[in-house]
Amino acid sequence: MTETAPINGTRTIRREQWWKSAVVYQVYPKSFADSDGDGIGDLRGIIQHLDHLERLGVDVIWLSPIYASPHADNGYDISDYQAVDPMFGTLDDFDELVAGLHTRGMRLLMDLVVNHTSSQHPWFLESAAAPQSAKRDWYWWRPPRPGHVGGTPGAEPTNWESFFGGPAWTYDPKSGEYYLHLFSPEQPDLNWENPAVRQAVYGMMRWWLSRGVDGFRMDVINLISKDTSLPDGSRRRGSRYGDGFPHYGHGPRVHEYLHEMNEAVFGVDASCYMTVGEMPGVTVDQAKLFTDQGRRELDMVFQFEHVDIDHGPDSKWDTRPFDLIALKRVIEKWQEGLSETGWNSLYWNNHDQPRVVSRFGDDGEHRQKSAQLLGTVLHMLRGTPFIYQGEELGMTNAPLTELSDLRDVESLNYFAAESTSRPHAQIFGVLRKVSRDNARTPMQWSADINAGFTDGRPWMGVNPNFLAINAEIQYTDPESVFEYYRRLIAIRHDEPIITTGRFSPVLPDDPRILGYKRTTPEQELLVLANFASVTTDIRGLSESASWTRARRLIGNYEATRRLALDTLRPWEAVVLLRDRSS
Ligand code: ISL
Repeated sequence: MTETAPINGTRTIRREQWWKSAVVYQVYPKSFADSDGDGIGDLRGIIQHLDHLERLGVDVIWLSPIYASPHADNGYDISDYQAVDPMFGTLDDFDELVAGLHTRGMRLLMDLVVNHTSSQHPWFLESAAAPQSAKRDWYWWRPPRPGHVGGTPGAEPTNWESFFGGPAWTYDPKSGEYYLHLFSPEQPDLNWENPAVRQAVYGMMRWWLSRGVDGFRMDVINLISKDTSLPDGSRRRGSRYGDGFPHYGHGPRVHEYLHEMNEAVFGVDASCYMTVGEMPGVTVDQAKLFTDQGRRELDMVFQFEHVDIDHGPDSKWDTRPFDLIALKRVIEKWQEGLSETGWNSLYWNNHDQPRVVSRFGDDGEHRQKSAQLLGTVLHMLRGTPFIYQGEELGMTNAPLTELSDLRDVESLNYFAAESTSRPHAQIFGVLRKVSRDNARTPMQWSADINAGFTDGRPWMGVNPNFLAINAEIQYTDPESVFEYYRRLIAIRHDEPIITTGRFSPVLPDDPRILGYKRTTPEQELLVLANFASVTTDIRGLSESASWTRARRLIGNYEATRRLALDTLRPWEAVVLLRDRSS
């Protein structure tokens, strides 16, 4: 164990791999709490709500970007990595937040967005100034496709599509070259091949560590190494674009870069910090390599398979009904895949995903029970759970109905692309299911005006259900989603089997029940969850008799009846623990 004293004066005890029994809470600053009435959440708003986080019992806060940014993608387009955006406050506010968290025994993860910068970052401005500029090679500049005139359709250097729709290249008439942006044109990709880029990033990370931060969540970090020959992707059916992912996802040098970063930034203290890499498209085998502690790359990754189960083959907008069996297969695959080597992250929600209770639960009659069930299923798994702000209240998707309800660049682009060919009602039907704006409505603190989020005019509409769903009423309600999440977190802290136990599925082919066991040499934990609005028979669970003397750790219905595992009520979840000798 080492003790470090960050410059803001607080002391943090750093234990090795403390993150294995920790619970993380993601704050999306713009929508968390506004302290100054400008309608936008800020750092002082977070400081004012630290009691909420302490009451919930979480160990770590992941702060979505608070850096200086033009906000083309809500802060995921950074123009100065070492400055706080005035919209959110000052560096002094930041230091106070770190100190406030550390005093309460919580830690802080910064969002590290270094696949790309903002197009307003001085590095890019210098890079774009002239082909001879010293920073030209810090980004990906390429001439038009041979035989094509720059700026005309099809002249892009590759046929890749950006994640937000449209080509991944933008033409710069001044130099006659294109630059690469896997996301919006305001987010040019950094060229990690250039060692000076990497050293600049590592130096910036060390600077944040010296301010007391405890680790990083790394945005799309599996996209930083590209195949430098930049090949076309194989063409998608009915599209002018090809699938570039095989050429920029999980590229040839990604492991080298992450190992280099680990050594350069964390040095010998690496195991005392926490790192999580966001990795769309990552496979179990790749994740094993990234999170093998012996390789010194990352502690865990965010994989996407469980949140992609309701997407069509080519696009998230082509939605599919929820399929519990598919979800179970993905959970089994990742739990089993990383059981010996590596470590899982566990999440239902973040600022990019629709609200889970609306997605895999029932946000109508059974909102409370289904939100609690989903919490149970996730928090008893092996891995580090992440809670996204409002999930602990069972917040739901937003009633998006018109253009003025949208804020997110991806949703706005989708609307613009579809609005001439399809009825708006149909487009909003899709957006209400999958838009990232569903997650970004302001946090619902109370039944006061604007849900207690701001005294001003909120930057995006508050979900009108805040009168019924808010933190204040949930604190004092023993049946609330908040109170249930608080207990789930406490149970993880109290029962080491939740961190260490081996996972095995139970009733794997049952279309309504998601069940699993966690096992250590001494104990066994059983989790059963009924994903249905009707009572479900579970007598197929062959060993149920042997659980009758088990201890009930938690459940979302009152434990009035004798412990007979014969049925589960609508959206019922229960967790039992027993000694293996009994
Ligand atoms: O949100 C998505 C699709 O709906 C994802 O593809 C998302 O773009 C991808 O997971 C990468 O996300 C991260 O990087 C983006 C940013 O917009 C997201 O908010 C961030 O989480 C670019 O920085």
